[in-house]
This record gives sequence, C-alpha cells and structure tokens, in this order.
Amino acid sequence: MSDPIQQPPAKTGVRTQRSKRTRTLILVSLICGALVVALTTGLVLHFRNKTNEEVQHRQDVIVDCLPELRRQPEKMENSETQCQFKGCLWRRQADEGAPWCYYPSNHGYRTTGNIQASTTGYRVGLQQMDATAVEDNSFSHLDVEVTRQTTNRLRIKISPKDKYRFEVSPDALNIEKSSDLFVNETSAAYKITFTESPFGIAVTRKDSGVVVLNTSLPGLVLSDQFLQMSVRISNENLFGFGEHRHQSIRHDMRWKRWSMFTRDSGPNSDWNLYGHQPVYMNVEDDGKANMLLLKNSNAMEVVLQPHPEPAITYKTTGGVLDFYLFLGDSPKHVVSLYQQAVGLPMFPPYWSLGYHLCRWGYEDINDMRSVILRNRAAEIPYDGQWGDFDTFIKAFVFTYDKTKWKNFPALVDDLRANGQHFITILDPGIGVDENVTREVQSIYPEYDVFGSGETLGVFVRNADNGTLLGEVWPGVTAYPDFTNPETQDWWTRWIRFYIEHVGVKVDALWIDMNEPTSFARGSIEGCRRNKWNFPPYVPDVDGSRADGALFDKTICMDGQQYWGRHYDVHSLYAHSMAMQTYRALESVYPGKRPWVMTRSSYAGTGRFATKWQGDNRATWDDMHYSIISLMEFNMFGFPMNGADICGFWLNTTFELCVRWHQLGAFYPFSRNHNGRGDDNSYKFRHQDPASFGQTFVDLVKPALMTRYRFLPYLYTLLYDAHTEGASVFQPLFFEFPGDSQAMNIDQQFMLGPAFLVTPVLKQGARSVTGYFPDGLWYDYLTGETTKPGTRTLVTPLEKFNLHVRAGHVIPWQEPDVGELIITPEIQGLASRLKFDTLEIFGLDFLPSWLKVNDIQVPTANISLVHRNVVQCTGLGLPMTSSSTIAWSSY
Ligand code: MIG
Repeated sequence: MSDPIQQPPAKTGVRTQRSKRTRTLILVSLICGALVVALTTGLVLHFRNKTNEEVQHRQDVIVDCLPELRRQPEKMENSETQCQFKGCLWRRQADEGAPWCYYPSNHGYRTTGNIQASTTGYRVGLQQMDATAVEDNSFSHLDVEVTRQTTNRLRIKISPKDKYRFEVSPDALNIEKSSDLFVNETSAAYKITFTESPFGIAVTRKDSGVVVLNTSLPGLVLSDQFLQMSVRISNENLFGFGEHRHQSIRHDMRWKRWSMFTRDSGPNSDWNLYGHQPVYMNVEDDGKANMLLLKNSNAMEVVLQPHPEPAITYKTTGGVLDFYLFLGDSPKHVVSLYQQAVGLPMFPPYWSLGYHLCRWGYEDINDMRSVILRNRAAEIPYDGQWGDFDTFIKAFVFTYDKTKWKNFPALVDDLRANGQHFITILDPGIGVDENVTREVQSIYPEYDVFGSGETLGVFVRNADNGTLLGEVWPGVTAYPDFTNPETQDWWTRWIRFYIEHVGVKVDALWIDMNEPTSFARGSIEGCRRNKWNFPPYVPDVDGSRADGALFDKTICMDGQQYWGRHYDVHSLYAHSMAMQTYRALESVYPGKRPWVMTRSSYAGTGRFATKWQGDNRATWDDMHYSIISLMEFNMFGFPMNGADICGFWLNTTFELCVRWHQLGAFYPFSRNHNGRGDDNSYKFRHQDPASFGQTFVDLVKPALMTRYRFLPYLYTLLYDAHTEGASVFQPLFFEFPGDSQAMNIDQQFMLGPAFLVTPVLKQGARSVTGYFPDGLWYDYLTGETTKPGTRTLVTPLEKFNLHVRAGHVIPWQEPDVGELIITPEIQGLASRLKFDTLEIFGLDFLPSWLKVNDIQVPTANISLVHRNVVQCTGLGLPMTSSSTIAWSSY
C-alpha cells in the first residue's frame, strides 16, 4: 500500500491541468439580476414529550451495542442483563427505532502517544481503552493516517497495527493517481482536530466554520470480521448510498438501516440490490456539500440517526476503515471532485443516446424481426435492438441457436445496414455441461469456452483450489475471475470469436448477473462451515432470507480470486468484469469507443460501464423510484443510466407505458425492456410502441422526437461528465443548492442545467403539481412561462412537461425523420457533429441583428416561433468549439 506520508514533498496548490473543456452549451445571461431566494424552512423535529423518567430524550449520538436485537425486536424488553454484561448502557429511548443498549462514552480507543504531524497530515497510534465492551478478537492497537490529499480532499485510514488486512486493489480503484498532490495545512480548505479519548477526528471548513465530519464518538471497533465507526454529519441533508430502492431522494434519518453487498435482487424491496456504492453526500446549511466514500468492499451496513445530532454508523465485515472526504463548494462541485477521484464516467458512443428496444422472451427470430419491422413502419425513432440470452443455445454465451434463430447474423447485418445497432447480453456464468458443449461444437468445432478457461486456470477457485461451480441459466457454471489479468486474453478471444467467427456483429455488450448470481446457494455442493461463509457478524443483507447467509443467490465466500477471497472481493465482481469487457471491446474494435452496460457496480465502475436499473416492475411507484435511483447513480458517476421503460416484471398497461415513455424519453439511457413472464407458462405482453397500435405511437412519438432533437445537448452533458465529472440527470437542488424546498423534490428532475421535467406519475392523472425553483421557466411545447413556486400543470395523456430554464441556450438537431436513427456514427470527438438551430427562450421580440461569432446571421434565418421564443436556423456550428452569440436589444 502506498504510504502517503512517504510520498515526495508536497507541491502545494498545483492541480492537474485538464485539457481545455469543450463547451457547446453556451450560457447567455438573459435575465439579469436573477436572485436565488434561499428558502429558510428550518428543520424542526418534534420528540414525544414523555414524562416517564426512564425514557431518554437523546441529546447526543448513541451507537447500538446489541445490534442483534434489531433483528429480534421482541427481545428488546428483556435484554438489559445482556447489555450490561457487555459493559454497555441501557435506556428506553423516546424516539422509535433508537437502540436501548448503547456504548458508554469511554468505549473505543485512545491515542497512545503524541499525534505526529507531518507536512501532509498526521499519524496517530491508538490503543483500546476499555476492558468491558470489547468485541471478540478486536485489535488492541491501531494505526491512523490522516492525509491532506488535495485542498479539498482528505483521507482517513484506520487499520490494525502490524497486521495484514485486505484492501481494495489499486487496480480496481486508484484514487492516489500520480497527478495527485499532497497539501500543507495552510492551503487545505479544512482544519483537522483530534479528540484523544475516545479517539476521534473532526474536520472543519476553514471558511464557514462548519464541522463537516466528527468521529469523536464511542463504539469504534476494529476486529477481524467486524469493523465499526460512527460519524456525526453537519445536518440531516443526507443523500446517496447504494444500491437500494430509496423511496425519497433525501434520506429519512430515523434509524434507517441500509446494507451494501452486491446481490441479484430487483428494485422492489428495501434490501441491498445489485450495486455497492458506499458513498454519501451531505448538503450543508449554506448550500456547500461534502461527500464521504468508505473505500471498503466487504458486506456492510450503515445505520442513520436523526436530530439532534445526525450521524451515521458504519459496520463492515472486513478490510480497513479507509475514508475519503471531499469538500465541495456546491453539490455539483463535490460530485465533480468525487468522480475525478474514483474515475470519470466513460463517454458512450453517440448512437447509444438513441431509443432502444429489448425484451427477454422473444420467441424466435421472427418474433424479434416483427418487432423491428413494426416499429420501423411506425416511424419510431429507434437506434438499438437488444438481444437477451434467448438467442443462445441453452443459454451458452457466444453461440446462437441455429433453429429458432436461423440466419441471426443476417438480421444483425440488416439492422446495421439500416443504420441501427445490435447489443447482446453476456452473463459471466460459463456453462460446463459437456453435452451442450458437444452440441455447440457440432456447429463450431473450436467452441471451448469452459475447457479453454479450465486449461488457463481463469475461473474462481473454491476453498480446495478446484473450480467453483454454481448454477445459472446454462445449468452448472464456472465463474471467470476477472480480477486476474490472465483472464483478459481469454475473455477477449471469445468475444472476438462471437463477433468474427459466429458472425454476430454486436456493437456493445450488456453484462448481467454479475453480482455474481448463482441459483445454487454458494455452489452446487453448498458451502463449508468456516469464518468466511459463516462470519460472526452478518450485516443486515437481504433480510427476506431466513438465515441471512452472504452466499445466498451467489457463490461461496471462501472462493478464491486474484484480488483476494470472494468474501472480500464479492462486490468487486462486476467492477472487474466491466474493466475486462471494456478492454476486450477496445481490442476487438480498435479506435472505437467501447460501450458496456452493467447491472452490478462498485464505486468507480462508471469509468468502464454505463448502468441500468435492473428488474423493476410495471407499477406507477416503480416509475417514480426510477427517478431517485437515476439521480443517485448520476451522483456516483454513472450519468448514462436508465430504468426499463414500461417496467420489466408484470404486464404493463397502455397508460403506464405512455407515461413511462414520456419520462423515459428523458432518461440519459432510454430503453424499453420487458421481462419474459412470471414463469414459463405465462408471458408478458409485448410492450414496444408499435405493439399497442397507432394511438399509442401517436402518444409517445412526440416525446421520443423531442429526445432526438436534443441529443446534441445530452451528448454535451455526457461529455462534460466524462471530462470534468458531473451529473446529467440531476435533482433540482443541484442547480438550486440554496433552495431547501428543492432538496426534497424527487418526482421531478433536471436534465443538465437547462431542462426541468415534471412527469405524470399517477394513474388517471391529467394534471401534475410540480415545484419551480427561482427563475423563469418556458414550456418547451407551448412557450408558456411558469413562474417560481408550486404550480399545477394540465397534462392530458398526449402532453408531457418539459420546461426550459431562462438564460440557457441549448444545442439541438432536427432528427432525420426519413431514417429515424442517429447518423452519422461519430468516433472520437464529435468533430462532424454540428448544431444548426438555436432557440432563445424569453426573447419576445425579433432582434434587428443577431451575430454568431461576430458574423451576422441573415434575417431570413431568424424568426419568432412562440410569443417568447426566437429561433435562429442554418448555423452549422461545430460541436467541438465554443461560440458566442449576441443580438441587438431592439
Ligand atoms: O434472471 O437475461 O436484469 O434485464 O432480461 C434474469 C434475462 C436474468 C436479468 C436482467 C434482465 C434480463 C434477464 N436477466
């Protein structure tokens, strides 16, 4: 591990020089003197005012000392003895959900000697200070390293002294890039102070004096398989952590618990889902924001606690406590700092921004072909057709079924000839069944995905060093160890085989089931009883399972991988698969930008893959929750993100599917994807637009065409995210950080800085109430203005609400209605992409002259299209350079 203290001397204040940002989004200050009104609605939390003396009205942070009780609340009443035996305190709590057994204030660690300051931070030795509440096997001595990594980034690492511990490999997540510098105390934006007993660290902003983080709390525990630390945060404006189905964008702090551990589970429970994103954002009272990443990949959970001292308790099952704190001037700024540290999001090819159709359960090639043809005939703008594992021979990857999918490569070629693209699914589970392998070999004698992997030793090994076998769609499966660099060539070889030899010319890859999933619990032989499969402390991972085993629906925790035990690297499986799949595409299609879409993820996976939301349901609630998840994953560095439009599980309905298209047309990734059915006997109806008939097509097409018109804008936003780090699909408060009302809005969203979308999320609703932050808003369809405040918008089924924010100029293109696809395909930078038309909302007169880059635009090209909107055509401006637009004031 790199020891920051031994790095070369700090070069204070120097930052990486990034290539000059290309901006096509030109901000024109139309409205002068726009005033951001900070709404000061103080957060007041009422506590029940019980007179009962036994009941505690908590004044401070308390940390649960008997977490096992949370799973058995009925034991709460009679666990006092157990609590006292552990040396902890017992009080009935006034606020519901608060633990009754909590650590005393003298629990934890204290400093052993002097706090050693260096030019880049501090080094502190700790020793356990209390004999009572000592957890089994906890380490008596710890090392703490606090490093000022940049002016606004700080690392706090706590690990046992002189012990080997698992750490997330720098191959997976490399925050200390060579360009990073260490800063001295004067140049840091923050001040670090210590409490000696119990040991704690407080970080204070120098400018505002806000204490953004304070760990001086009881309950610090580091043991072999249980590590715990609590942090006090500045207020209750907490966002993030993933992957979960959060039902509000701003967290409910009332003793909520969120577990993190990658798991094949769709967004329809409150448990841990596909991704593992151990990072939060806290928006401070003055609108500044900080983020905290815990660089740890073990199964973990966080417990939130509310007012009067909002705090978070982390509990993880291995590794070290390695925190990175980012201090931003605003939510957008801190997102950019975070993404630059974990890896900037990949830049997807332009065509990927189009609309896509997919389903699991196409019967055969005719079924898929008729979907393609009917939507083409209906003139639905449509760039990508996706194939699920239906096309494979018995779910074996890199094959296609020659009977049901006869001449499949020709269908893919047809799509390409029509300017469309084809994307296939790819599961990591490699089928081992010899009979199926022989069946495939009768067509392709070279097919030997499993055998060649065995020879090279690229599969995850079980505790006996044999190949670990689980079960997925192909039956018994082996799992490539993508953390092993040796796996790369093997993986690339088979991807190439599929494209070049089998002849299915996929343009991008969709990696699924990479939590990784196993239908057999742990392995086809189960899992052994050992400390990895049955750890002493199991966080509250998917509690719907009776015994809460970590290996449920995945492989055994004692599996062995190049980066470490599966126990430690489980949540990095998809991350490593995304890395190697990205690199495989790079080598198969040299010079082209690879596009990989993944289901599971870890912090920083956005560098290699975009992501979608997985198996949602065709319900109105799920449509709403998709907005929250997209906002969160944009924050985490996955700007190109979308949920399955119309829903994956259940039969969708006409109305839901219309409304979902009107929303999904503004997802950065816009794909209609459908599940197969409840079981083999019941199939969900088709849900591609044309399958519902002409009325439906007429209802959804305007939204999709609007999307296509604004693809240059979306592309610019994604490019900005790729070069600087940014959210594309954003909560309102990202644009209006001083507006406390905006902080709770999650039924509306901003697409970049200029679009506000107010979707209808209720069945039968023909109007929707939305919140309009400070400024002036123009209805994109009508040019009508909406003033700030809470407004009700009439929204019949054929209407969608897209508002343009005054003061912004948006690049757009007239979609090629003849072809209804994005052309031409642009590689590298968007050098050939031009934007032609400009609309200036809020200009209610025809200016006597208008100049672009000092050249006057012919008056014939300027017109007033709505009362409030001036349109200017025939610009032909390249998207790679900035332009200046000026006009007369009369
Ligand atoms: O166990 O490949 O989330 O999009 O259609 C289900 C079939 C496996 C889950 C994915 C979904 C995909 C489906 N897959």
